[in-house]
Amino acid sequence: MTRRALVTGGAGFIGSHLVDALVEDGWQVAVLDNLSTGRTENLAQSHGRIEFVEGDIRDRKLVESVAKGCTAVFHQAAVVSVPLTVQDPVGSAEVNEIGTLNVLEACRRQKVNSVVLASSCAVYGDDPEVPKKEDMPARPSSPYAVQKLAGEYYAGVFSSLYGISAVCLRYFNVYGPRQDPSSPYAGVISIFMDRAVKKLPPTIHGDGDQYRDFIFVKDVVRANLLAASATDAAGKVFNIGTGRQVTIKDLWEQFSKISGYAAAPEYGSARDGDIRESLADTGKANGELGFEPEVSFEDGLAAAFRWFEAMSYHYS
Ligand code: UD2
Repeated sequence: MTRRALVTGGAGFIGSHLVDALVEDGWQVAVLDNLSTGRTENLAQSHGRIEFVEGDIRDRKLVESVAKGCTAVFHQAAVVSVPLTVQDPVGSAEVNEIGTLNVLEACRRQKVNSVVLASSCAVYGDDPEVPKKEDMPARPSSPYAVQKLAGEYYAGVFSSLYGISAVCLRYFNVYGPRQDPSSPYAGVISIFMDRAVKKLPPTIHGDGDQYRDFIFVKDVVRANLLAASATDAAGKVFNIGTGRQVTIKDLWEQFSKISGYAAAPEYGSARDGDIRESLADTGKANGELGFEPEVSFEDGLAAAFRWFEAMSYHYS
């Protein structure tokens, strides 16, 4: 039987890797992306093998028409920049909240049984307790976090009211090939790669002892596939991280070995509102989804850097 998937935001960083994995696995794949931050280049590997629809998740009718006949929907489209949601809380809510609701509603109406939604560790906010567990109270501290939390609540309600399986994955710090380094809101790994290629020292904000749980994009893709086929995950949320911490100082040190550029970092003042420590408790995803990250940080960093180098030659 043909399995059909819709990936919203499928031309984006995470979405495009998901598309590639689904195509590889024999799925028929439709992508809905408005190309606001996504790029068609990200879909090069699956070119000619997918249906690409340029459009917006705010367009309810369109979302319903592309969801028709799907076995599963993977909802990755979003305004992913926290600062952008701070600047424009209403405009971003139209995408992140109403857009998410449109996706869930399309699944309800078209009887798509399985939906996986991208959420974020941002919902934990500035609670200093680590590791983060799914049953800790959410403490959203940005419109972005509120919007992601709203999506989780809707997913729970749709699962219990309408009998669909909507599963939310709280991504920790995702990195890997295709993460857009040119965005002013790029993550620290992209920024460090950019500095290394330009042979410029990076700036570490604060003392560099703050840490994150970095997860390679292909592991995040595997978590999505497991969530879509899970039989007892409807309405639940899961942390998707590695359970391992890397300080920003160590990140630069490890990365220096990979890039061969070992300049001492410059230290600047801590970033306003920066979260000190972020680390996932991975027990729930492991126990209930059978999810275990497979890519070591060293291998993931090397893969990200290989891509970055090739891309920077290509564009320079
Ligand atoms: C991540 C997400 C963000 C949101 C948030 C929720 C990314 C890119 N961002 O923000 O969307 O979900 O988690 O908690 O995944 N740093 C430096 N030098 C630099 C850049 C960053 O020292 O040039 C530090 C920064 O101060 C921070 C750490 O690196 O302590 C990670 O920064 P980030 O922007 O990559 O990610 P984060 O966790 O703040």
